[in-house]
Amino acid sequence: MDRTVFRTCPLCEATCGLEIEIVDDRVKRIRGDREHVMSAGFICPKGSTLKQLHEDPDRLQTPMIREAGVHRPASWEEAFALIAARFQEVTEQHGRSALAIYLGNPNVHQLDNTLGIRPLIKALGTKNIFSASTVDQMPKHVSSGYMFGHPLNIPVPDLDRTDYLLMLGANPYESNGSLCTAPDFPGRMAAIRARGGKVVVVDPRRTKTAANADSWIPIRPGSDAAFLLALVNVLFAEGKVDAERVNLDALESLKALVIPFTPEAVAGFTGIPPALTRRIADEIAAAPSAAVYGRIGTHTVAFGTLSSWAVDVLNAVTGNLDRPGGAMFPYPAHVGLHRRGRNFSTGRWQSRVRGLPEVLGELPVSTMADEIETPGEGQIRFLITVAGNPVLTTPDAGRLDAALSELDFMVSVDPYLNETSRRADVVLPPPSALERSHYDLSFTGLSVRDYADYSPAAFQATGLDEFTILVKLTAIALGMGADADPDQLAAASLMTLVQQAVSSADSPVTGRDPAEILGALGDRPWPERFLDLMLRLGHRGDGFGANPDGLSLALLEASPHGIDFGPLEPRLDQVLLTASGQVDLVPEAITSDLPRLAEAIAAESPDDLVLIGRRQLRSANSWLHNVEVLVKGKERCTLQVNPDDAARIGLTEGGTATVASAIGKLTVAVEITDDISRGVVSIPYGWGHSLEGARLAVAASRPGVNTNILTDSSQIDPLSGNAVLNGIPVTVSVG
Ligand SMILES: Nc1nc2c(c(=O)[nH]1)N[C@H]1C(S)=C(S)[C@@H](COP(=O)(O)OP(=O)(O)OC[C@H]3O[C@@H](n4cnc5c(=O)[nH]c(N)nc54)[C@H](O)[C@@H]3O)O[C@H]1N2
Ligand SMILES: Nc1nc2c(c(=O)[nH]1)N[C@H]1C(S)=C(S)[C@@H](COP(=O)(O)OP(=O)(O)OC[C@H]3O[C@@H](n4cnc5c(=O)[nH]c(N)nc54)[C@H](O)[C@@H]3O)O[C@H]1N2
Ligand code: SF4
Ligand SMILES: [Mo]
Repeated sequence: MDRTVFRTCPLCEATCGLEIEIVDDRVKRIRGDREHVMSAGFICPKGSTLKQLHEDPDRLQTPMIREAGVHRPASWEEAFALIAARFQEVTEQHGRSALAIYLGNPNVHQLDNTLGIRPLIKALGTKNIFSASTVDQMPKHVSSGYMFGHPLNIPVPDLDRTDYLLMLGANPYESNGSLCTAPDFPGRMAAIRARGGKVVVVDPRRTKTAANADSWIPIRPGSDAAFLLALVNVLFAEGKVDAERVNLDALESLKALVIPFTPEAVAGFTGIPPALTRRIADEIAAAPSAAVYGRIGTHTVAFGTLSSWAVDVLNAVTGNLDRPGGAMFPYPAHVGLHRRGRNFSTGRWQSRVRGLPEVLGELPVSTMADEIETPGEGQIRFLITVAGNPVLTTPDAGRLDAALSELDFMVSVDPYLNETSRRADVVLPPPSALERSHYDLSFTGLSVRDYADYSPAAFQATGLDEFTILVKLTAIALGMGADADPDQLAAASLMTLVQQAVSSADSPVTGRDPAEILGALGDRPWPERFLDLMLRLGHRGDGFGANPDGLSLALLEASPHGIDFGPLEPRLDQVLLTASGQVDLVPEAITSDLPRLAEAIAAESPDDLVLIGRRQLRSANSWLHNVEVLVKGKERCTLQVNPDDAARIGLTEGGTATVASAIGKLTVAVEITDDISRGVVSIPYGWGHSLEGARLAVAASRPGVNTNILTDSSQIDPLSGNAVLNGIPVTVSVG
């Protein structure tokens, strides 16, 4: 039967609505859903490839078991039985501290995973928890945790109303935005300019985003914290700090702290002329509203947490925090499943080998190889990876790859035999995106408008759904073996939540009968029942009858293009969970890192050449290179180098260069362009598909190089444990 279904795209944070035409049970066409409340028809070249991904012959349809180094298909029963048996052996011999898990990026893009991962982590009972967060946004969690009391209290730029956008280290023309869900970010950016506002982009490269802004400010990689603090310094010096709503004592301390960071003092470090810094400070102060927004380029650097903090300090001292046109806190329609505690802190425990502090219950992925390689109690022997590819995406990747082969046992939940899962003893494939339903538990909390959107699966899954895969692994981790009934476990967990809700004083269902609530959730698949509970208990929810016109999953099902709840509203008082009840403008845990920044500024001996990464519109981290339409055409994995540097080194367009860092070396095609600052070179990340044992035929035909062979796992932002992936000192030579 021919039909049209609507589905949220799970490939990036823009979460566009897709319209999928199905003819004879096959996808005929995918285009943007013109009626979608957030994306209004916008789609990027990746969105329509959910078809190719679904039909990819390399996508695994059954579990795989590795024998004598080769993977063979296996049944689900055999796969889980093997995992349970080896789990028991390893934990009996070495205890739970020998267990580890790595969680990759798509976990936050799928409903099954956002619901199923936490219980699995808890059941494992190990401190060896790693995720892509420590090669990404961990600095933002740390600065938000200390400033606003909770690591998920992340303000987003109010793109649709701001008069002035200062954007650092983000390239939404390629990435479509991050920690800022805004389908058609380029269109929203153009609208700022069309209504007379201004967009300023700070980036070592003249990216497409920079080229489409009012001005591009080139900056030396890794120096944003200094630039931002210089802006704050100018605002104080010129008496332009807006003291309203900011704790006055804290303002005085802040003023004292930024005294050394004058535009002149930091100019050698940032490469930004003092007059320009002063002009930007004046512009922000003069704008009717302004939003400062920093992303990957400000996070994956040595001073990641300091820059993340400085971004929100700047928003706060200019009166732009929590006001329309400034930086605001989204209000998702669903309730969180876990209570929000006060007293955010990091370092509740340390990693075994390097003594690195825990952050958000995780350890830095930069130290995962250390923990696998180093003998002793707590050495990792059993690793689960879910939706990740750390062999391409984490620093010192070659070393990690070798370490993985030393494990006693490894399980990967992944649709592909990729560069990482090729090391797994068992690979468990989840269904394709078109075979699963979706509601965005993550990105509705980071969206520039409040909205809700649910999509049913377009096709019935042929294998196990990922929620069940995760529940089965949870049961194994709880010692219940391979045959435990996943339904029983899911039912018990739902019952616990319902009981919590009826016994909580501030819930719309206080005192109600749990059986009645469970009954109202019906017999939908488990993820839908959890979701319905979270929606109905939420601030817009129907409260199971308490607010009959309120939100429920049924209402979302009847709204295939989503429901728009309007622009963000001020709600700082509601989100603040700091001990003082105020924004903590100068948390000691963060400002204690300022002397390190001051030292780096004083040292001022810029390395000759530093390496940064880049993202490309037709990629999604490491995993869309197996789609022909996305990789065809000109070689994209190139070393970008400024003409002056190229001439000095003797590099020629289309020739090759050897790039060496302190820890690795590779050879890559050269692209000469004045879009990149002098002294900086760039290699895109996510490539390097030439490793034996992976099964990605298209990707292997255009492998590119893995830039994480060059990034150094010993270099981290000490406050967040985040890897330093930008600003890597390198030498470049012909060859
Ligand atoms: N040098 C450098 N390194 C970087 C970055 C950088 O800018 N520069 N960026 C960093 C960032 S921001 C991130 S987020 C990380 C990403 O790092 P990872 O999360 O480790 O890598 P991905 O490429 O996103 O891996 C996604 C994997 O999930 C699989 N997958 C896709 N959909 C599903 C699904 O529904 N279920 C399951 N189980 N698996 C699925 C894919 O097959 C793929 O193998 O990389 C980081 N690494
Ligand atoms: N097409 C596509 N979209 C994606 C992804 C993808 O791989 N491909 N990945 C998704 C993921 S997981 C994430 S986290 C987001 C990331 O989304 P963005 O943060 O927008 O990521 P990038 O496009 O890498 O842009 C980072 C920019 O920072 C610049 N930069 C590097 N070092 C510095 C520095 O020290 N200072 C400053 N100011 N700038 C610097 C780089 O030149 C680059 O232009 O994108 C998501 N969207
Ligand atoms: S912008 Fe992101 S969410 Fe939208 S279609 Fe492209 S990949 Fe999908
Ligand atoms: Mo990311």
